[in-house]
Amino acid sequence: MKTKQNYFNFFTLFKVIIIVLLLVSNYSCDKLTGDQDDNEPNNSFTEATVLPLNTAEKAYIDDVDDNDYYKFNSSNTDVWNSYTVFVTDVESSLSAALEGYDTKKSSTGTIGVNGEAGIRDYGADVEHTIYTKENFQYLRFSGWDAYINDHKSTGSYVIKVVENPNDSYEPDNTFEDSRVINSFPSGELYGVVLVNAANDNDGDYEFFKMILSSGKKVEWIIDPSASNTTLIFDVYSESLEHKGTLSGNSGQTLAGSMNNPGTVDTEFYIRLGAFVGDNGDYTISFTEVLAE
Ligand SMILES: [Ca+2]
Ligand SMILES: [Ca+2]
Ligand SMILES: [Ca+2]
Ligand SMILES: [Ca+2]
Repeated sequence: MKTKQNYFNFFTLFKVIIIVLLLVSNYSCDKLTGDQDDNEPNNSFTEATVLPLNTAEKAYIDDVDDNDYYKFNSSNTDVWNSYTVFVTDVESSLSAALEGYDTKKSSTGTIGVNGEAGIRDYGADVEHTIYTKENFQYLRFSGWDAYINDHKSTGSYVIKVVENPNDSYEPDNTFEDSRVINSFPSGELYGVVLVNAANDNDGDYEFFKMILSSGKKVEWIIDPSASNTTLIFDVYSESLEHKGTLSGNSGQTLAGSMNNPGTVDTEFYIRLGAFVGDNGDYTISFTEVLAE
């Protein structure tokens, strides 16, 4: 009887151990999955996780079918804004692919697939710059196969959206919103053309409005910071009559002047544009001399 009881107890204990082991192993798997990506579920536009600007988030492509949708908000919709999405710390098992979408869910570009040589490699970081006037943008991140196929790899990554600020004189994209220059010499004024502004497109034009006193001439010099940025300016009279255009070469400093030998004070405008290279930073300065 005693022997039988011990026999029974041994098997009961054995079963309990097996059940506990199963529970622990199940629990571990669930816990791991749950802890891996705090942004889940984020598998569609409607589930997109809001990414705060300038904040790194660790996330995971948990299985090959995983899509990680994000959304980030823009601070000022009257002005061109630029945002760079950095994907770093990409695990060596993951081929990172990032796609941007505007508010209408139209693609703004896919990076990491069919893109620049090298960046679609496993474990390679990815970055994508988005230019927008809209109040938010979407992102979709997934694991590719370092070739052309989506949903083929898994692993961890870190994602961060950094705002590249426009200058503090925005909005200055129309005659009405011109930056007014009414004292000379102006000193060296700073600005940035954030988005290519040329051929009358919707880019980040910079408008200036100057007082042109009778018997005076106003001269200006505009200098791009980057050696591969090309500046272009147009001059308009007070009545918005086009008076001339000057476009430079890469990195070239431009100069111009407006003369008023008459007896009536007037005004004129400059519309500055650029083909932006490494950056669209520029300085502009105005001086006043006697009219010719
Ligand atoms: Ca995920
Ligand atoms: Ca997801
Ligand atoms: Ca600007
Ligand atoms: Ca502007």
